[in-house]
Amino acid sequence: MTFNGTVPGPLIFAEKGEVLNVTLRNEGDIVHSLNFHAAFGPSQALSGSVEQGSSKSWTMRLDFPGAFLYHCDGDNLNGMWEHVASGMYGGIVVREESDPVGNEFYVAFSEIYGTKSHPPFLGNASMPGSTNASTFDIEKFLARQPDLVLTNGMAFKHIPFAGTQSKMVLNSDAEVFHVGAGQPTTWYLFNAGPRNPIAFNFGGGLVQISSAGEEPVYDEVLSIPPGSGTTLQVTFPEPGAYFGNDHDAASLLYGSGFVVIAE
Ligand SMILES: [Cu+2]
Repeated sequence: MTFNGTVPGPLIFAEKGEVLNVTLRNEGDIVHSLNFHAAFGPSQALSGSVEQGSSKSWTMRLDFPGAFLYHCDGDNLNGMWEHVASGMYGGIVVREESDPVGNEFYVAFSEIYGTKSHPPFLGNASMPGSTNASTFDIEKFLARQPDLVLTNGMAFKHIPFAGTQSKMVLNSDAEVFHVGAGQPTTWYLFNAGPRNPIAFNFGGGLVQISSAGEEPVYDEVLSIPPGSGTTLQVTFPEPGAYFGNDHDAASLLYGSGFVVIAE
């Protein structure tokens, strides 16, 4: 279950005031939908349930700048949790003219809950048209116990190792981010959840963080609730390795986080 075949779904950029034309074509075998947090009012923000094999087109006016999540609502909320945890989410960024351009990074977190279903929430097995048993574990979901936390669609995608004296290799093919020391960067960070908040921190000391149009502040931890996005203007003060992480200390073990090398 994905939007356009990727987890996370495509990042959408728009200018404030733009009108976005959306077509949701359901090529799956169960009901899906779209919920755009960036739009105002149900007629623009919600697709409603779109049956398998059919499509729906509509328009929305993006009058509110910021970084917002979009996601599947399942069949009018039924199954929404499973569809989001399966990867049906993405980010939409609505820019103002004054926003900086360039040195931009997109990072989305989400949780995975495997593999058994439980009545009365039968997951996909309960969706109209479904012939498949669910692979979603509602008990783990209700207990906030994900198997993995994905960073841009994969656990440990952006973390090569932990430890120096006792090195634990996590992903020898990890993709780390590269930035210029002292250079301003923009981070669009999304937490699809669907359950746990993120205590976001850039390990490596304080970083200068400013929201668009506001005076810079120096901060340590910033909360990103499930179902939300945020934009950070960050300057990494000196060369070195920084770790964008959920400071909930267990999150690294679930695969969450990303390394930034400033040069
Ligand atoms: Cu869906």
